[in-house]
Amino acid sequence: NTRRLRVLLDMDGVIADFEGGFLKKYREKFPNEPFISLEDRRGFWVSTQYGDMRSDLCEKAISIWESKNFFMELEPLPGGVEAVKEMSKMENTDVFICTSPIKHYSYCPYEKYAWVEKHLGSEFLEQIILTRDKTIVTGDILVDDKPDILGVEPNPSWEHVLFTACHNKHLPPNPSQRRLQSWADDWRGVLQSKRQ
Ligand code: DGP
Repeated sequence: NTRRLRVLLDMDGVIADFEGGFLKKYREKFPNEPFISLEDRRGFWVSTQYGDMRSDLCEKAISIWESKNFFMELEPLPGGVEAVKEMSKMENTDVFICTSPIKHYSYCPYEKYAWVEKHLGSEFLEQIILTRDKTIVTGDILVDDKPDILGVEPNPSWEHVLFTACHNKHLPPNPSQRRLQSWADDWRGVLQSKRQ
């Protein structure tokens, strides 16, 4: 009667390259506007950093991820698809993709399903959780690149493992928050540490 391990995986910034896809399409659409290289990204919200650079760039940034095919055409992050497939085949392990759609809902929710089907296979469509509040989802681990994951539940069941991204890698070390530096890091050890 083994307890199964439930792993929640964020999508953008963990298995799909939101930041790289954003910068590429922003530079194509606005070739004469300043941009922020991935090296210089700070803070989770892309639109905030662009707006701080010049106020009109906030809405220009937003126009990128509100466009058709933005989420569909994101590249997988290195090793992510392979890791998801491997962990979902592990014994006593349930893997869910837990992702927050943007509120401009014309394309994003549909394209997230299409992305999962394309890169992970149609069987993974069963594993998608679209929610703007991840604290109400129960699980043992949530792998997510957002440093602060808040919602209505003050004590989420999961341990948040911070996935390193261009915007969070300069944050001061936080001993109470474990990190995965990439999918080449020891994610198997992190999962093992949560099994009883
Ligand atoms: P998640 O990674 O599941 O927490 O979802 C957050 C989404 O928000 C993801 O698609 C990335 C996107 N995002 C990044 N920066 C901004 C921003 O400045 N404004 C908005 N509305 N969304 C952003």
